[in-house]
Amino acid sequence: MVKHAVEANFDGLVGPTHNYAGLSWGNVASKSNVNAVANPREAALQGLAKMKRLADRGYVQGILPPHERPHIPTLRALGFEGNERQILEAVAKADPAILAAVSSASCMWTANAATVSPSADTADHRVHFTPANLSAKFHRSIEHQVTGRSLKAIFGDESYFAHHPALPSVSHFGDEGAANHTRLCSRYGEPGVELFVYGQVAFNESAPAPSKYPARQTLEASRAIARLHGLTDRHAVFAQQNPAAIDAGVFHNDVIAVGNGNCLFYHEQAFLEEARVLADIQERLTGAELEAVRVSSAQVPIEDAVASYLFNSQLLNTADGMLLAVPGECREVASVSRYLDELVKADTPITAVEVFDVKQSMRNGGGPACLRLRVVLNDGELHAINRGVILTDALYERLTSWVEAHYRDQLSQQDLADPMLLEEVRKALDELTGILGLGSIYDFQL
Ligand code: SUG
Repeated sequence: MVKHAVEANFDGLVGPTHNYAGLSWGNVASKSNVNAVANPREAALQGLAKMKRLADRGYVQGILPPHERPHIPTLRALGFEGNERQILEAVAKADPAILAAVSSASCMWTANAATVSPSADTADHRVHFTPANLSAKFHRSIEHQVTGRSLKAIFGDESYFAHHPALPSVSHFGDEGAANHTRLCSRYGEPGVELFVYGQVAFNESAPAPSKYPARQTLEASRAIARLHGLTDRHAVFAQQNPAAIDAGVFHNDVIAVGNGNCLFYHEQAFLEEARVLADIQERLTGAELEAVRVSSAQVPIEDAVASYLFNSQLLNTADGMLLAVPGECREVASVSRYLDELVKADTPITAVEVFDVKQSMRNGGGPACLRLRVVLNDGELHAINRGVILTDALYERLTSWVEAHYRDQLSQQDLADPMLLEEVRKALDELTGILGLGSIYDFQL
């Protein structure tokens, strides 16, 4: 029997060290805003406002907490010694790039937190989670341990939820989580088709690959996740991202495609073998026809897709179709704004477009879709989760005051060495785990 299920979105709460360090080669926005002064308070409030608007519309909205940064255990593992003040002083002097990396608030982009397979697709009918190793970028490769702890603290009931450790942290198994994973289905509770998009085949050096920017996800990683989650061939499709798109700045598939229900909204340059990908999905999709909403380069050149983050939008079910929740930048790029006006008039499942302001995150290459991890849950599973992380009016008020009390409104690269910052972060996070009812998840709490 098909169970009733919903798609819950777990947004990353932006951390107090949000800054612009230019850490992500291949991510155009991250590089072009290097050394800009960030406003962590505004970033967190923008994220909370997005969550609140969606929660007010009736969507199940959850929160994943930020991580402890700067991360002293990583600095110790790299040979920095002494007390914390001495460690921060030494790394700032010897290698400010390492300090920036261990200070990044990058866990806010929870589309990269993990890959999640709903119970309707998996062999043991549990929801499966694998935190992404994010091995392509040092600053992100240190996220998966705490991500795993947060996920276990929220989805703790083993009769419903299965947790796997991240894949081996090497480029052969580079895994970027749900940013390269989309699920198509007729209804959320029905068995679906999980589309895994990879940038490169690791063990075949002559296979197509980008030449300018790195491919962060490998086929081998995608296949391993599918195996771990117990997905048979009926539930998984593997597709190579177009290497030319990666070289144009599309560092994750969710910068060029987004799917929901039976709808796949994508740019014509997204996939290497577009026709085969669509056929493979259609062949496996039960109870619905695939609605492929294809955007041509003539309508939106790929550079405009990257500049506006058109495809890094949330595609959400509404009573009469689907809502595309786009970043504000989509109205600043002429071709994209024009396209959106045409889209809502055309005959597609996408019937509405709404703008969300997440500019602070966008300057690091993170749009609305990067900021959320989708978890499809049936009624029993939803009931079994730790409800402390579900956004209510009261929690929104509480978190807004928490941000206002603890976050700075300016953060530059020089500020990262300030020992006061580390103290502020720990005080804030200790309070946060109490607010969200998560127990101890941070190294400083263990
Ligand atoms: O991994 N930016 C992130 C953006 C992640 C976007 N996520 C998705 N597309 N799902 C990244 O490149 C930049 C940090 C800096 O430069 O300070 C950064 O990590």
